[in-house]
Amino acid sequence: MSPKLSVVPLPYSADDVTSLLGADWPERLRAAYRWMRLGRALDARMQALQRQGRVGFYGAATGQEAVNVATGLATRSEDWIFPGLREQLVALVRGHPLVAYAHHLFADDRDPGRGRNMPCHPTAREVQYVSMSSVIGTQISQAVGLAYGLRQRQAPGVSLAFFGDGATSSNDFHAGLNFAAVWHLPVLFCCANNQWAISVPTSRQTGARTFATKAAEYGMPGWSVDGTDVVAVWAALRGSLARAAEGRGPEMLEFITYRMTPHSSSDDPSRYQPPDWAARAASHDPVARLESWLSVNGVLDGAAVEAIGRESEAEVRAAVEAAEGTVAPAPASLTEDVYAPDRSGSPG
Ligand SMILES: Cc1ncc(C[n+]2csc(CCOP(=O)(O)OP(=O)(O)O)c2C)c(N)n1
Repeated sequence: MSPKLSVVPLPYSADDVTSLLGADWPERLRAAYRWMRLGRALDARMQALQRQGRVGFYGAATGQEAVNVATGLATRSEDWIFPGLREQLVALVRGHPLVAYAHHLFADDRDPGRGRNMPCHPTAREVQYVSMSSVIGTQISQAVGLAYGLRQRQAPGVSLAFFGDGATSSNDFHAGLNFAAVWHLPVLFCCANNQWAISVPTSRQTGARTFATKAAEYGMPGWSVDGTDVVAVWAALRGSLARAAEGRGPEMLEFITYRMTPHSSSDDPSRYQPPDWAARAASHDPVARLESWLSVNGVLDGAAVEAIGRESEAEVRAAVEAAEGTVAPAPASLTEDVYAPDRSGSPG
């Protein structure tokens, strides 16, 4: 048996997928698979570059690609993304150029954040992907504030807050869910539960049966979704997005995934993960699960899989080549667009 067939199979027939995603599911899922491979290639390359001292820091999303790609494909341009550390692929699927993200990782003159944030904390204003904050949980209350603004202005769009299992222990999680439920806001709380908050396992994070059950006591629906199944994530998000956009209030989605890499480039999980973790995680590898299902259902063959892998690596290589070596932002640029010009006429 090939190692790819040892993954947990996606539990669908082609007819099920037609009813979930429509008759054009082969094109949609082929596109999703391509994006997932691009994310995988990006993670591998950036982790290598960090080890070579060429980028300063990186947080991989390996194992979480189904969540990110389905989010990028299910959301509309009027929606807003408030990311945690691992949602960079959402920005790319929504249309942020890969080379702009590469400039960000090199913190250079063409970084959309102008080199001011830590690498792997991107901003992608044109796709409504808000600058990532390192302080765990911050983005949850920011996303709720934006949703309140949308409601007050009667503007379209849903605000999506992404955070990990660890962030459910932050004050912002409580404040955010409470405020959103009281005010019935168009916001989705998307918990990417990768089962670890650096070295803290979920058993030490909560006494609740699941993270999703917490939503009920705040007064909103909560869903536990297989976050390594791109079809399940897509279908769940589509329903929650439609309800939030219709004014039916906030929801929480817990996407259960497996962190397949260290927490970040500054971590050594061999010091705390059980020895069988890597094998358990590999059997839920979202890329391998989709690849296996698409192969069984006649959408991909070995040659296509190989070609997509080669193309993904080439795309990443080209972005790195274009970005690396770009000059650093000029020191004088540090205060540009920080202060508004003084129009008061006061001597200051
Ligand atoms: C308020 C705060 N406390 C601690 C940290 C250090 N820290 C960085 S990432 C992290 C764990 C986050 O885990 P989780 O929310 O599960 O997200 P994951 O990184 O697994 O995606 C911690 C404790 C921080 N950045 N902010």
